[in-house]
Amino acid sequence: MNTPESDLARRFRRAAFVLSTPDARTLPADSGAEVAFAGRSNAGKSSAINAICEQGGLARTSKTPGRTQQLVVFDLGDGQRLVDLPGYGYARVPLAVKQQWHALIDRYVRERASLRGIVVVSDVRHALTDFDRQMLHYCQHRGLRCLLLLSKADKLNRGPALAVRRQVLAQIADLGVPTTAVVFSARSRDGVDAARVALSALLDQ
Ligand SMILES: Nc1nc2c(ncn2[C@@H]2O[C@H](COP(=O)(O)OP(=O)(O)OP(=O)(O)O)[C@@H](O)[C@H]2O)c(=O)[nH]1
Ligand SMILES: [Mg+2]
Repeated sequence: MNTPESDLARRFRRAAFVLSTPDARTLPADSGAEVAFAGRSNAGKSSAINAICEQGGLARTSKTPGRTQQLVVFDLGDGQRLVDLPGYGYARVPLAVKQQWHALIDRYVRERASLRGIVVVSDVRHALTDFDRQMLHYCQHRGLRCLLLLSKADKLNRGPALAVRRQVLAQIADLGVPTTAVVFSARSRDGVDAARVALSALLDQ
């Protein structure tokens, strides 16, 4: 069944901030359906959420890596939520803080029963990082689907970006994780509609 594009946009436009927490135990009740955005620090996770939801200030973004330091939850209504995760791999935070973030992400993706899929945001010029692969392994272990957003596509021509998409899909084929890969730019809005379609499929499964 095809959802008209306007309905799709409306669905994400109504996203509203719920809470930001450093502790997975204080998240909203673990029911309904949730999709989490993961990716290297500065990859463009928060910008992707804002572009998809057409709300500039919904998720906080920053030029400085390490902006998102907690689990940030957005409500879409109908028991569905998006979660912005802290970025991994940012060198300039103390090791103890890094370990704390990793433990937070690890616990969340292992234990969150309502998690339906993971959006891995990876800069199209640097895809995939070891951390991105780690997230795909989590998907594999839990039988979750993945939406791979190859971000900042405005920094690359269309041909090379599509070549990266093909290469990455070939690289991860052996994992057997059902993955949709979208060439994406929060700046040019390239791939926003495709991302909405894929996200809806994750939330509604
Ligand atoms: N050119 C370009 N820059 C982008 C795009 N998306 C994000 N950026 C920039 O990349 C930087 C990081 O964006 P964020 O969305 O804050 O990244 P993040 O992954 O949430 O980062 P952390 O919260 O630190 O993990 C900001 O300076 C954004 O303006 C894009 O599509 N194109
Ligand atoms: Mg962020």
